[in-house]
Amino acid sequence: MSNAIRIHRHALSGHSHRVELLANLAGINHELVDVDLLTGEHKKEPFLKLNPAGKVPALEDGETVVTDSNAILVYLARKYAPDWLPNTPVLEAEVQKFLSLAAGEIANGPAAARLITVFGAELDAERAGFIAKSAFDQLEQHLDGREWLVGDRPTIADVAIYSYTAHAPEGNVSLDAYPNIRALLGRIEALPDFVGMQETKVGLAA
Ligand SMILES: N[C@@H](CCC(=O)N[C@@H](CS)C(=O)NCC(=O)O)C(=O)O
Repeated sequence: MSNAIRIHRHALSGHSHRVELLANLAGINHELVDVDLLTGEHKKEPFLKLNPAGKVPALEDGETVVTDSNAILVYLARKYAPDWLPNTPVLEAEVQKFLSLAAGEIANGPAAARLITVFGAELDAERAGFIAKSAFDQLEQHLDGREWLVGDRPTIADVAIYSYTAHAPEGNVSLDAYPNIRALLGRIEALPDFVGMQETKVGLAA
């Protein structure tokens, strides 16, 4: 494992999971390093040297450190898995649009809703539900007649939206009204070497 990249993560973090998911799907040799968010390991040295923002995930690839889940997806795709990030201007721009959706409405919608139910975060559940609906309405409409978010194969766009979308019901955000989204999640889950994120029971802080 000496050439393995190191993914510093927490098992219940969807931002971490998307990195772990790409590494698995693309067959990138990697090692998972658990960071204990409950004891505040992410707010202390030595983790703060890796990511001064004090958040997981963080990636170590030899001397190179990359932080922010979407930045890590781009780095890994460019370096090890070029098929996962198209490089024509239009398709790459499309991918970027979904990375923004993942960092915007998906983080503030379904991910925030799950922070409330699973971790007891003091956030506005109504606002999170409203934003989740906006994100999922956009995805559902975009997926009409499409198998994947961008182009004709899975890309880091699908990976970036997967974790918090699949786990939205843990935040009491239902996917019942979104058959296209559920079909996309199923296609991702059917890919070779797919790895899921640990389920949580609502109301039980992990
Ligand atoms: N924009 C960052 C967000 C990462 C993030 O919010 N990580 C959460 C876990 S899912 C975290 O470390 N939270 C701890 C904290 O903010 O104190 C990314 O995409 O990596």
